Formats: sequence, C-alpha cells, structure tokens
Amino acid sequence: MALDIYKINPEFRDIMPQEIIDLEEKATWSVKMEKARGIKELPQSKELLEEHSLCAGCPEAAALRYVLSALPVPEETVIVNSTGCTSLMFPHIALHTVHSLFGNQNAVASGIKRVLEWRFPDKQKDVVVLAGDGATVDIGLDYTLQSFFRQEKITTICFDNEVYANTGGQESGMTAKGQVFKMAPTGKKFEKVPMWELAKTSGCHYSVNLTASAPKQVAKVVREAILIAREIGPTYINLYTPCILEIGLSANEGLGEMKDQDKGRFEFYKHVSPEAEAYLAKCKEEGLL
Ligand SMILES: Cc1ncc(C[n+]2csc(CCOP(=O)(O)OP(=O)(O)O)c2C)c(N)n1
Ligand code: SF4
Ligand SMILES: [Mg+2]
Repeated sequence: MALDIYKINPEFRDIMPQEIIDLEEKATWSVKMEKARGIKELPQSKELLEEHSLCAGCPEAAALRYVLSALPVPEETVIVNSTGCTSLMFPHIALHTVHSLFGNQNAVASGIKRVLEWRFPDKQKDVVVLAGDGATVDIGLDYTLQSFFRQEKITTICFDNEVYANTGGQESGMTAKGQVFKMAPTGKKFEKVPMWELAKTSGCHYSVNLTASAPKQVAKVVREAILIAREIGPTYINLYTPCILEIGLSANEGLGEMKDQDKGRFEFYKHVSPEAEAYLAKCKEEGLL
C-alpha cells in the first residue's frame, strides 16, 4: 500500500473538476503531511467528494469525514464496507476500501487482517469495518459476534440509523420500539437491541455508543478503538447517524436530532477492558493519543 492510492491520470488532469484534484492533494494522509493531521484540519482537507450520492444533509457523510480524519495511518488502513447507504460514499474517498457481500463484512475483514499480518509482518495495518445497522446487527449479526468471539484484531463501526435505509425503510433490530416506517407500517414491537452491551458481553475490549453530534468526540473514540484493536483485540463503536429521509427531517435537522438523542437512546456509553485501559495509558505516554 502506497501513498499513491488515488492518482489522477496525467492525460486527464486538465479536465478534472477541482474537487477531484483536491481529493488527491488534500485527502486524509498522515505520513505524507509535514505534520500529523486530525479532526482540527478538517476544514482544510478533502476526505469525501461533496458530490457524493447520499441525500443532502445526511449525517452519515459528515460522520465518515470525522472517522477518516481520526485514522492513525490512513494509507495503511483498509476499510471493509457492506451494501447500504454507507456504501454510496466509498467510491468518493481516497483510501483502500473493500465492498463485501451484505452481512459478511466482519468475516471478510477477519481474513484481510490475518493475511496482512502474514504478508507485512513489519508493518502496522489497521482493518476497520464500517457498515450499517442492518448489515452489522441484523443480517450480519452472526459474523459480527463470531469475529468478537475469535478476538479478531479489527474495529467495527456501525453507522446506526435505526433502519434499512437504502432499501426504502424496513425496520431493523436497532429500530426503536414503536417506530413506524414506510415499509414497516405496524410499528416495531420490541426494544432496540443494545448492541454496545452485546459487544461487551461477546468479548470486545472497547465498546462505545454515541451520536455523531460532536466531531472531536467521534474522532477520539475512533482513534482509541483502532489503537486498542491493534494490540489487544476487537473493538466496537455504535454511532447514531440518523436517516433524515426516513424519519421525515429536512437537510439541516440531522444535527439537532443527534443532539436530542445524546440524552436519549444514544446517551454516551463506554466499556473499556482493564487490558485496553492499560494500553491506552501507554499510548498517551507515547503521544499516540
Ligand atoms: C445479500 C444481500 N441481501 C440483501 C441485500 C439488500 N440490501 C441492500 S442495502 C440493504 C439495507 C442496508 O441497511 P443498513 O445496513 O442498515 O444500511 P443503511 O442503508 O441503513 O445505511 C439491504 C437489505 C443485498 N444487497 N445483499
Ligand atoms: S436514505 Fe437516509 S441514510 Fe440514506 S442517504 Fe438518505 S438520509 Fe442518508
Ligand atoms: Mg441502517
């Protein structure tokens, strides 16, 4: 994996829109930059093309930028994705990504992590799963949990919008009780699955539930989770990125919804195992955090 993951063919450079050029020149690299960069440099960088294909104002797009800005070594990171609204963003970023069959993402990520460790024993390669709640907690739940049981050294980030958004609004295990959607007209009969607690019970060394309302907090959690996954074991982040389309909000109302839910279903929850706690303290001493 090299810094030239994303290079414009010189023959076409003069006809490329500026934001494509920006993605090559100002994407979320770390080693290439004069100084390491992070969430504070987001206004000057270009992680994601503005002309991505999500709905205008979709919180998933902003949340992805926070995640990318927090990767310890972006050019040595592989993101494994699954089908859904999240997958619409991945063609528009300048990083290694793998699109897996819906629900299989944690199995695919486990294999990639193991092969990278074998192929590049002297390099630190981070493998991060980023997928929706339908993929992570419904159809892919078995693969998600089995990767925790096996103690795979990967980070799983669930963009929890509490619905199967990309297929038009079916309820998932993460949907709140009573919620009605276009394709779930009778309302959810059961409580939302507390996946962050399930992650803890199933062996994750770090499990957090939060909204994407506060960029710095999201970045901190992502960085901690990836560092712990390197040395200790599996980590899980449940991030509320509401589907404004399916809950009937307009483009500028996503942030308000996330702030409201900071005190509701997504009140901050954090579990850190004792080994992970000790490792985080070491990372702080070494300036990695
Ligand atoms: C094997 C397989 N089963 C089902 C689908 C249909 N499918 C595509 S996207 C999607 C919903 C995704 O929901 P979620 O993971 O919550 O992501 P969101 O779109 O909400 O971000 C489904 C069921 C598929 N593409 N492949
Ligand atoms: S359908 Fe929902 S989750 Fe998908 S892009 Fe639109 S607002 Fe975002
Ligand atoms: Mg979803």
